[in-house]
Amino acid sequence: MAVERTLVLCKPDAVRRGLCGEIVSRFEQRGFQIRGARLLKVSKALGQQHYAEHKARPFFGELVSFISSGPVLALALEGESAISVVRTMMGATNPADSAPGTIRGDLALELAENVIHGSDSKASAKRELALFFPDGLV
Ligand code: IDP
Ligand code: MG
Repeated sequence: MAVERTLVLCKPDAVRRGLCGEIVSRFEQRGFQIRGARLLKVSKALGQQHYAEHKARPFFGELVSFISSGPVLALALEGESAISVVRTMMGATNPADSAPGTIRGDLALELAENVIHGSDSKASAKRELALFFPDGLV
């Protein structure tokens, strides 16, 4: 058990559909502290860095195009076991498999437009927070 920080992105589909308030509200109600919040348009270069682990996948081009297709809301969240708890709240990657009650299970239907990103490990959280919050956190 440890207090952790993790990166969440409300993806371009979430911003377009007006779902940021709903998503932020769920995390606040769960008890997470917001340590950083930034609305930004992700450049192709930042999208490629962020998703570097998927570089060899056939859907990499689509993935980078999508994440840079409109503004995202980047959040740095802090709380007990934040990395795994946020992942659990997000639900399965493919919304067709996401349990009701999870963010994807309640708000999404398509794999490519699954409304939210959350860091999947301590190393990812550290790397991704530095990419989206280069000036540090509050
Ligand atoms: P995650 O977002 O649950 O961590 P990852 O495996 O890291 O899932 O994949 C990153 C994102 O890439 C997913 O959120 C999803 O939007 C997209 N994605 C994953 N697999 C596929 C696929 O097979 N085709 C198209 N997009 C995919
Ligand atoms: Mg991932």
